[in-house]
Amino acid sequence: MSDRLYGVKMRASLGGAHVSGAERIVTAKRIAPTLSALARRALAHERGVPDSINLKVEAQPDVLRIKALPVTTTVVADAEEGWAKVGEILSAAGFARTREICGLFRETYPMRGAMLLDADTLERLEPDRERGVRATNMDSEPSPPADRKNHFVEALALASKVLAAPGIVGEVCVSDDPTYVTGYVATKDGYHRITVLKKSGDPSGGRIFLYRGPRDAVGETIRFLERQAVVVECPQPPRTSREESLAADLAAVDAAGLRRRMRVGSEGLVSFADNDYLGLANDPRVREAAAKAAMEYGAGSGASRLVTGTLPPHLELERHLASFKGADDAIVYSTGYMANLGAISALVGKGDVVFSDAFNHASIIDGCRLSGAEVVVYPHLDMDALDGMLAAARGARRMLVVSDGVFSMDGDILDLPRFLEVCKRHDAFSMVDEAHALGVVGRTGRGLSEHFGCAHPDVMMGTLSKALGSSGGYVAGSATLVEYLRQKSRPFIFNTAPTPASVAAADAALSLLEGEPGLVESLHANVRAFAAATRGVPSVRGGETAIFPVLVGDERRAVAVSEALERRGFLVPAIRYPTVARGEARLRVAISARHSPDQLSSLAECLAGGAETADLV
Ligand code: WAQ
Ligand code: MG
Repeated sequence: MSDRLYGVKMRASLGGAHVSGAERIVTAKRIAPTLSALARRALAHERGVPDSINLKVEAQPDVLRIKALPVTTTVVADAEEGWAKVGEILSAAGFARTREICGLFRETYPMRGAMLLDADTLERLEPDRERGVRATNMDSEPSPPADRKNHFVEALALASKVLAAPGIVGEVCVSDDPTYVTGYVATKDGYHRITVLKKSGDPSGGRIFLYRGPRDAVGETIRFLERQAVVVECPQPPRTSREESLAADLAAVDAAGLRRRMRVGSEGLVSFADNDYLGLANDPRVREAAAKAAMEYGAGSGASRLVTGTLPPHLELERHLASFKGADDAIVYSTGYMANLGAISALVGKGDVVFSDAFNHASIIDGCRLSGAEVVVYPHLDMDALDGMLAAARGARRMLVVSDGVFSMDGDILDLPRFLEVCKRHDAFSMVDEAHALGVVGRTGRGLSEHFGCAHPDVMMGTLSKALGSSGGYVAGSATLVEYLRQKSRPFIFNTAPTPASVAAADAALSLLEGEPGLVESLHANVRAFAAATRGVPSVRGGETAIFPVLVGDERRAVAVSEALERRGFLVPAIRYPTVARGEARLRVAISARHSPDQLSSLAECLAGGAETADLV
């Protein structure tokens, strides 16, 4: 009695359309927990919450036990390579018409079951072509948790049963889950996983069962597939190897054209890629200051700022930044990313509301998320929308509005006077990230307030890593604000103080920025020259700041254009999702004070030429 086995099945649908299905073969005492897990699974499917869930339990008096097919995995870069691999595996297994078999695959997309194909004549043998043939009544042992889909183990159990059916000699399968891009080919000798068989996001999937045998035996094959209960013994614990699951995710990144590669420096190319807008990262005086501080104070600061990590260079830089920005005080963080995380998460929390421009940098987005405050994203630079959203949020404990001053991937500028006016009207804190504005915007590079001749935002955030050529971030503002951040900002408190070298380098760069107005002037002149040279190229935008986006759209095309420019000696990176939205891939040209007129005009020429030949843009 206790050995008796039951088939437990779940099928969920919404408005008559299939949502999800799953099954297990269990002992009597596992029936209740399995039903409950399958119900949870039905309710959690991304295709939607079903309006009908069919749960069925049925005794299975005759359960066949078989061994799982051995598993191999082939890592491929994209679906094209994946399908070539399918062909190879089928050929190696003795199938002649592999191309045609693969070609028929798309006909299975609308089917709930599989196409049953004569492997040699390619005749379709399934009695119901709309539905196909379904393999059911199987499970694996051990069996994965039933409350969510384990693609691999469930597919391995299915394939092992299918290949055990009389006359079945092969199977090809791709999931119809849009994000699951790994598929497989099964033959008598094994289950061959192929890491990519479609593009991520593609909702089409299907199955082909390959049959070889007499026509009059097809009925028996279908009976086996649909009726015979089978438990598939998996030799190892049925778990995707951890590395394999990472490799599959990476392959999906590749398949979407989103894999990035790290280069080492600019590799001898003329760089339009970095944010060293004034060329100070390599200025001998800045390097000298870094070296001197390292010799005097050590390579590392040894502790966090509130313990013993605060050294004279930290205090000097903070005083210097405050006076440069016209603020009472400033606080320095190890990176710009941390400055945003630290300031936003300290200023707002549960019960507060933070308003964030839709195009804000990832560090602002992450700061908003970390804060625990309600996050309201307003349309890019839309001050009227912001105004309305602030009005709607009246009554919140504290409100913070945060915007990039110069948007890093579009190069456009926040209308600071309007921004401040709107924030003030609703008594919200105003915060502006001037990472790409410091040293760039304003006659002497002091940023947006100088550019517009207006007041400062409450929270002036910026970085030491762009025009200042070092690394780190800061927030400048009132004495109260800065002291508050010193006490409350976790990325400040629980982080080793920035190195003496990076702090001293930023300080030296700031002195150069103040002492040599010609630096900012030559950057401005270069920006004007490049804007003029690209005026006729419609894909090139910008002109207000050092950042010129070249809009391309398609991710792969953006990479191709970038590669074409590289062959001409220019380093202009392709910017893709997740840095910008999908389908809004672009090149990002960053102008520096150190670019020569020649370099600027030849890049402009390349972009202009490419627009016509389609070789580039
Ligand atoms: N019998 C026959 N065909 C089926 C069945 C079934 N029980 N279930 C699904 N199909 C067909 C149907 O056309 C689907 O559109 C298609 O197969 C894909 O089904 O090693 O999840 O359930 O990591 O989306 C492969 C795992 C996972 C690869 C396959 O298929 C790996 C998967 P899905
Ligand atoms: Mg299908």
